[in-house]
Amino acid sequence: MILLLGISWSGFSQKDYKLWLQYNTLTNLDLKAKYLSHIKGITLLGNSETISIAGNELQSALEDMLEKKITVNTKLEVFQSIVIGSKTHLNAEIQKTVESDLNLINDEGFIIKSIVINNKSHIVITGKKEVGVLYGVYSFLRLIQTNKSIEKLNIADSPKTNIRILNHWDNLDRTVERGYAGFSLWNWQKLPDFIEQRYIDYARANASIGINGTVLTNVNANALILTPQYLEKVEALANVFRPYGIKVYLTARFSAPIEIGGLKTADPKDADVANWWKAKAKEIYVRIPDFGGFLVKANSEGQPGPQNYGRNHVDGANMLADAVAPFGGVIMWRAFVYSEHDANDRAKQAHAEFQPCDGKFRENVIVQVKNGAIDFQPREPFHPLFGAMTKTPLMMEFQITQEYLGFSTHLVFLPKLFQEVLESDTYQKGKGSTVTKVIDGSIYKNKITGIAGVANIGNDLNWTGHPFAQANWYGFGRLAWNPYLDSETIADEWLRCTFSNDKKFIAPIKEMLIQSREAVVNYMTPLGLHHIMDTGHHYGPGPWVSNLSRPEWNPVYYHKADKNGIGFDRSKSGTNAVSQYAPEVAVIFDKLETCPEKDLLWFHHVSWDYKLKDGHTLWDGMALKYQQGVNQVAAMQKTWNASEKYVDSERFKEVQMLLNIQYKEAKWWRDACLLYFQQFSGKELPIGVEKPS
Ligand code: GCW
Repeated sequence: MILLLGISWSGFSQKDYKLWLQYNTLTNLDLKAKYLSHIKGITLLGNSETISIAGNELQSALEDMLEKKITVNTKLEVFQSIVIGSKTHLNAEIQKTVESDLNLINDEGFIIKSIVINNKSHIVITGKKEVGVLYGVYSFLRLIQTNKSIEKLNIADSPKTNIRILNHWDNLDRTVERGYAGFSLWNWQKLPDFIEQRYIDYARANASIGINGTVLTNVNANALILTPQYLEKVEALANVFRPYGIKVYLTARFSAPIEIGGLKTADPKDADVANWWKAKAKEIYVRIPDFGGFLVKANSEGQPGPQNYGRNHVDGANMLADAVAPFGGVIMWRAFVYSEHDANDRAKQAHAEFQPCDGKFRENVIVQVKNGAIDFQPREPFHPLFGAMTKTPLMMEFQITQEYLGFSTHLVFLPKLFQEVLESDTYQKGKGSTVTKVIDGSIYKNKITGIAGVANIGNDLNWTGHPFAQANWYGFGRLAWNPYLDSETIADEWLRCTFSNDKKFIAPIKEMLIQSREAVVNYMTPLGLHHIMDTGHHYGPGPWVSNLSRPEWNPVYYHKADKNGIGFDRSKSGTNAVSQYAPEVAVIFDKLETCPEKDLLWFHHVSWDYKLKDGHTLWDGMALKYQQGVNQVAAMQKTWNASEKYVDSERFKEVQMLLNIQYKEAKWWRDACLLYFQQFSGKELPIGVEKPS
């Protein structure tokens, strides 16, 4: 039994805490011998904090995996050493071997290369900057963690986006909005003097996947974070994260000048307000010279913003942008807006408000757009703003925390969802204008690019509540680095680093991960249904009328089931939301016959007797999808149970119990939704669908 944080926690697995940085001892002896023949020691060039972190990580990970003492030198003395150091610290001979490779990478990129110096072979890990070396070290370790060859290495890799950032929706009282993994990691009460080991482990984990920014606070912001009392705590965290290449950002409450500044207004056109923000920015940068900037939720769900003063998003964002610009800061201005005054179709509002602002933002503003136009549903078509703003950089906002996907109870591998969105073709600049190409800046040549993920991390012993939710943090980071990666590769890597390299484990569990996303769509919201989760908390089914006043918070607003059919008509004859897409895409979504069935009820109100492509009526097809989701979870349970011998007993049991709950709840979803919708369809359940017990 281990005592941690004053809680006695029998069954707590250290492995859970170590995430994908397990560095398990290699069991394949041949492979181990091969690795050892290339790794006789480490040569550390340079003496910065980042380089010593990289050196320590490399040494201890190699010692764990290879069960051998690995010595660290500061000169190239031993053969077969792993040489690590940034470009400027390499000696002339080594520099020559990587000179041309260095032209292939950007400032955060790295080179891993097998080289020969004086007839002696080495592996050099370098980059233009030291953070690149750190990323290179993690990438090299991943080769060993995943049992890949380290012969004749010649890797040049760079991140494809500039801002790869976690958004913590953490409040100052340590509650976490939509957080299901305990309380906030940030112990504000003990900061700045008490630095928890967790902060360092958090930074390590993020650096290992290339995350380079963190917004510490909730977008539903509290102005107090900007007071000196809190800023000294933020500074302490920034100091911990800096050597790991991670910048700190904060959320800016738009009304802060009133709340903590004593001004009468927060009008962005008021000179005193603008000056207050300028002074505030300066105060922050004095403490934190590499402070990243602000993330802002304005005029959305009751948050204050420029519209309170008759101004618009551009006025608000530019005023803040001017305050941070002298210090190199950015403003990430969220496009998640909708108002009860225009409840005709919430899906249209962000595009309607933001598209006309294109080209009007300052250069250091990036508009942060959720992946879909409603809100982090199990499936949404891509947000119509992607590709629609040609002169404004847009960054992606994914939600890693599973607000609408069964919290941290359900196993859902999100990289599959992320990949689907990223690969969607916006057609905004012709065929092939994928969302990825919009956010990596390749289509419109944007100066700033980025991907944000709403974190699923809390102070739970396993960080994310569900051991498999760690894969979503990992996968987010990997995709932020390279949005072209496919989710199978990510699943494969994560499983090998986190559990085992045994093929008999990897093959079925990888399949389970890949299937898990479609399973949740099937048992929650098949065929384009959306936002039918129970009101407020969003856990479990709740397609029925809620008691909330705002129409667009009511699930019936989204499914519109009646005796004629079900679904939200966003076609030309409906709300015409389809027109916000490029014409090539709009025409496909607009027509019932061409609209992909996975998005059918998102765009159309469809009769219960409508014939789906497989010949089933809509009602039967929908019922069968709900049943299929349940069956898929049953299959996941079976797969997991068969993997017992490959997994430590703590994690095995945790996941087993969670899958049991998921199975129960998949049936709950099926029964609740089908019984509810049956009142409208008036039809029997088809053969193959279990009757509710
Ligand atoms: O998904 C919704 C959530 C809110 C959240 C909001 C947002 C931070 O239900 O809890 O508030 O989105 O993204 O701003």
